[in-house]
Amino acid sequence: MVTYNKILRTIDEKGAAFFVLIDPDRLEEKEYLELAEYCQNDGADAVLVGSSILINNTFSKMIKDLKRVLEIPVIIFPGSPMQISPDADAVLFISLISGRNPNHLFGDHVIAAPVIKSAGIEPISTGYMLIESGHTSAVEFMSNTKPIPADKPEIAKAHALAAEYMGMKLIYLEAGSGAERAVPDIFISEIRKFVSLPIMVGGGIKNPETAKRKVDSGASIVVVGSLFEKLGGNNLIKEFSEAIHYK
Ligand code: 1GP
Repeated sequence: MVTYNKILRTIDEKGAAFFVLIDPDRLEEKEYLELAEYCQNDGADAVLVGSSILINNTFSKMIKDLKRVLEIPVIIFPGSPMQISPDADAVLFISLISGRNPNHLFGDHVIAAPVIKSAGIEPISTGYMLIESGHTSAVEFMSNTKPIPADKPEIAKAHALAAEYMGMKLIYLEAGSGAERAVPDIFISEIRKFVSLPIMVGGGIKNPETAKRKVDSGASIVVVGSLFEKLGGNNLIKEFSEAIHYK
């Protein structure tokens, strides 16, 4: 629980945490090392690494490289049980609770659990919900599940409470990488009133103002990925950190 406790401490001390997602397929070594340097120096609290699908064989090398230059945790955000590396600090042990695909509820987990144990990395049980965001996301397509409709926060609330009762440690509200519309604020505020777990929000967050609105609505962790792939980390990481860390 070292990394999970570190996350809880960050949320406690800074109000909310800021995670940067790096997709192994989308950045060259020079680019991800440069982005990592901004993450380390400009206030990101952790780096997530993962993708719905891997085209190139760069995952393990990227984790190793990132661990070499980062003091903040490197956490795997796996798109499949193949995305495990002993060099990471932790892995989000994800159940895709908004869907009814048994493999993503309790199937891939059985395959991944022994691999995670022998890799010696920390699993963080995460209730992951896909929220409808304007177009078919890679997660929706790859997982063969339907997202929760964007006008039905009460459905998400019930899912979040069930995840808490099942002993999960985090709720992740996902609009999908590069989403047209981020997760609506009402989803976050309604779930915040209903469960005590940290709420992580990502997908389609394209500016610090939006990130701040998610935090004001009750998000404990904000995840941003594709924006930095396009624009780099220069200035932007700092602006997001300042918007998200309100304490
Ligand atoms: C995707 O929530 C993450 O899984 C981040 O999304 O790439 O749109 O920032 P973006």
